[in-house]
Amino acid sequence: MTDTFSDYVDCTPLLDDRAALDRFYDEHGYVYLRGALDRELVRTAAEQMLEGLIALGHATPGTTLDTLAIESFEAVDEVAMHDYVKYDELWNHPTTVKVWEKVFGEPVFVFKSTTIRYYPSAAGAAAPSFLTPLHQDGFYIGPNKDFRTAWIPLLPTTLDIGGVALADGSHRKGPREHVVTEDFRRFGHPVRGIPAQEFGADEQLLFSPMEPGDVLLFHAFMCHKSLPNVSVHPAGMRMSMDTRVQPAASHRGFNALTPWTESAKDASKGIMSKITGTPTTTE
Ligand SMILES: O=C(O)CCC(=O)C(=O)O
Repeated sequence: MTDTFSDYVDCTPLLDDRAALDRFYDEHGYVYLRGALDRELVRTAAEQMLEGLIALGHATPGTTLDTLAIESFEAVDEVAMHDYVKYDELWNHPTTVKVWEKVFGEPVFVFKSTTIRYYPSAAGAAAPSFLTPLHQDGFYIGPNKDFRTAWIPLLPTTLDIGGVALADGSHRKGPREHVVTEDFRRFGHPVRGIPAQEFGADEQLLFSPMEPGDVLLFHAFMCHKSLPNVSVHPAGMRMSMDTRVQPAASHRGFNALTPWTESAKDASKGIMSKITGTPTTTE
């Protein structure tokens, strides 16, 4: 079955109306803000990602963000790439923090763990297994579930370039069962997702093209999944990053405090315990 999508609703006009913003979030489980982040800061992160891909030999010197195309996401040393992209400077920049605090209505803490994504077109091929199946971040990340995922494009996204699709209001049903799927793998392990039969036919998927400076923030129980990059003529790169943001006063779990490059090392801790099915010693 082919997915059909409705647009994300731009919540920027609600930013100064606390009650309306909270009402929208409670009902829909997300907040989409157009042009809320400093575009120069986002551009800098995109340039850093490009610099990393060049330095690690996946693009030739002189390549620009307009001409960038890499052979394969999986061939790139993901840990090494984290040295290049200074995402904490973007996430914790005063102008960005102002946006988080407007959305949350209180001081926030930004997770130390960020996922960076640089996906070339895989048009005509099976959807790559490193993409995410339909899932809730709250299944993978805890122990407290009051964080919100923050997802930003570093280059413009379209339905062909791919990105993240959200199931409108799906957070309201709370945590859902996740089962192992062989189609999606991370760190060599099959990852768990929400089985298709558990997802109601009436649950509407949302996706809109996004521009650098836009941000999506969504609930820990929002059902969401990757959309693959199937762009052709021109084939473009999907470059994006996602982290999690939570109230500053809340408990800080393992994934909140542990940089991505560290968190993959121990299968009994945090998100890796969920991926590998290892009993958790630290969440
Ligand atoms: O960017 C993507 O492809 C998926 C994002 C995602 O699943 C997440 O942020 O949890």
